[in-house]
Amino acid sequence: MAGADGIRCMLMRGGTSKGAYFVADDVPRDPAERDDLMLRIMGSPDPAQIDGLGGAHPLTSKVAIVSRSDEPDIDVDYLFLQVVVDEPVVSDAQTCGNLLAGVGPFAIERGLVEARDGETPVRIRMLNTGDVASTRIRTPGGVVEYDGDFSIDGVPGISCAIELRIGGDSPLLPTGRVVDEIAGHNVTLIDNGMPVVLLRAEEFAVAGDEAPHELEARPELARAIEEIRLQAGPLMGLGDVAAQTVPKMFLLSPPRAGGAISTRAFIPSRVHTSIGVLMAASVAAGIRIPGAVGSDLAVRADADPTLIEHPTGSFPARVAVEQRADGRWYGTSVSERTARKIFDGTVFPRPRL
Ligand code: NQM
Repeated sequence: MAGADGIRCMLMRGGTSKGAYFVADDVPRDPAERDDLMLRIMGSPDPAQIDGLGGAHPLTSKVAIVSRSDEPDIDVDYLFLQVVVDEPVVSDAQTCGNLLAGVGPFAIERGLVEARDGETPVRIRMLNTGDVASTRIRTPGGVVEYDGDFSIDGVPGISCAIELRIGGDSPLLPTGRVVDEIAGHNVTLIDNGMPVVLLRAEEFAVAGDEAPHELEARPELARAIEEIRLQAGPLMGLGDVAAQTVPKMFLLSPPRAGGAISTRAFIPSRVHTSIGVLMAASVAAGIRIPGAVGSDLAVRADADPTLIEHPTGSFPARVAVEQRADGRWYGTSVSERTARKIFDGTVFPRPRL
């Protein structure tokens, strides 16, 4: 640990999310102690997170803990923690593909991976899911380059592109079925890096082009979606998800802006202002499977990239899905993100309440 009071921390934007990045040796090993520390660093539980680093939204209340890996062919291990804004809960039940974009740069900045002159390859094991991501970080002169000419919807301005290749060896459909029925609705339960539930927006009186705050203002909608989520969790092998942030719930409707499908995502209580990286990979995989919920609403689902429309633009998801000899569907994804170092220093956690 870096002293009794302060802890070494880097605040980074990863894709369309923002989080606090730590080297594993700088935080407690014991999960209960570590989670308590993260609540105090982010300022949870408090809707405003006024006494911590958190930005009062799930997308800005995230933590990445990174260490050198002891696995062959892997450079670093990445543990993601979702710090719930207004409850004293820290969850490791999911990973985050957006913060993943910052892991390579962070690992190089902290000397966990030796920088090359030009480009530095980084192989990352995502401890939450067991999946492996490969990326290459621009490092001219051995220094991480954040500036560039690439833009992603949901983030103003341009930055250096970071490509993330993720291969999963787990079947895409955890129940083995393309469609299940929950609470009178046909649903597709799919996981191409992030467990998601695909629903037809029209069955919930949602057009599909509403702003996130409009959907959040409908308590009956939130209740109907949560009822389905609680039943989907155990079916997906996630156990009791009442206190978890997965699965993510997707309302799908026909595309409006030249993309493949329009999405609104409950993550799971707030509505995403765009879409998660691995969520987009899961949706893009789902709409390519014949008969899956949303596959009939989609236009050019098998284009490369598949454009997943969201509230602030569209996400170009590059996925491959295949049905193997065992009859099951498998998938991989490639995503382009950007990341930025915002500050590097020492964070002083709030005392225990
Ligand atoms: O799906 C939000 C995000 C995410 C997760 C969430 C993510 C992903 O947009 O890969 O990145 O987990 O609620 O950062």
